[in-house]
Amino acid sequence: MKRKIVSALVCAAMVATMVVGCGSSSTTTAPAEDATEAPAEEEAEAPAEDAEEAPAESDASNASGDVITIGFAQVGHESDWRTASTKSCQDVFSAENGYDLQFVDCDNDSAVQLEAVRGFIEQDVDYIIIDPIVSTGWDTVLTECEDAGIPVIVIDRTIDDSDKYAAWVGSNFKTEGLAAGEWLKAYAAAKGITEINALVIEGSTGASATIGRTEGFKEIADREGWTILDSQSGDFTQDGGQEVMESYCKSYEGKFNVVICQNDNEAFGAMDAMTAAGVSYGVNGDVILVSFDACTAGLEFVMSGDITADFECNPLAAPFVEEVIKTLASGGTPDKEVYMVEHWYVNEDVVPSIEVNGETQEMTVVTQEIVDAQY
Ligand code: GZL
Repeated sequence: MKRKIVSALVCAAMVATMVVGCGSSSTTTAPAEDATEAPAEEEAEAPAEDAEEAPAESDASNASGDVITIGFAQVGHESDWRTASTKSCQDVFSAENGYDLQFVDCDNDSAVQLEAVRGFIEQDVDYIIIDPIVSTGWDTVLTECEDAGIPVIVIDRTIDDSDKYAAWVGSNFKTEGLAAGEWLKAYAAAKGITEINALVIEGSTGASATIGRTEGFKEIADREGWTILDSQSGDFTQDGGQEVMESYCKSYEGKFNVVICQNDNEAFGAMDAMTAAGVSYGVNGDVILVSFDACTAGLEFVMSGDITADFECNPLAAPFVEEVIKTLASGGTPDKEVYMVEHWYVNEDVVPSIEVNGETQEMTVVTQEIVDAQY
């Protein structure tokens, strides 16, 4: 199986180039009212070694000159990361670029997401993009897409009970969790911290991002003999992070020195809760605060020292999805997996690099320039 690894920075530059003058003829469907819990699921495999060049800048229309209709079933609107992911697709698959984007915000509801995909089949769109809220329960509807002759491209989270899709473009979430653990080991040693008592605020239950980050960090925690006092879902939202952290501050008062938030919005909520409870955090605080995503606001808190380290998850997949579509349109076979390159951000240069999956990875000290260039 061929794999490709693409750079987040090049991707961001490409999206910035493509944004100028883009409108969109997309149709947006209002999200459903309530979200439902999702069943558990597996994690994606480790990425390949070699990184490949990012695609050439998108030319303004497809070869045939006809409008390409794309149905996009998005997870929801729960985080800054999600907003950036949606914008990446809306900027690339715009009317000016020769597309008609049918966008559905599934509001973290798996039933709504399956219904949206079936709606795209009804509409007989040319391509379907799915960011799967959960990674199981997909084979039936993907078979229906296959029977209808509509190629499916999966982005971000993984589908694990079917391979009836043309390609997946996303991140290795377990690697992100491993990186957080390896960095924490090195950081604690450098700071003379000999005992780790961690609280974890997980993402949405059943999401591959949650499963992978949890698995990766726990692998290091088990290896190092750390204590994970508790691990509850904050559903990738700021309110969720605050609610869980408020409860943690009561239940584990004075017993924890690390908080792992599985995305930035949860970290923002956790910060509010710890401040209200009189718990100090960050580079100069009693609690090491670790986050994932590294959105602009998250990196601003890394630069201020409130978040000690932030492990990036790159949301700007659309230019690489367009590359898959062009390959399919020209009768080619796209790479089955396209991995986005991630960067690990810190406030201070205490740990210059870490080793993850046998590979040395640099830690990046956040500067204003990096913040300004982020998504
Ligand atoms: C990760 C993505 C996660 C982000 C969250 O790829 O699925 O969902 O980490 C988002 O911010 O809600």
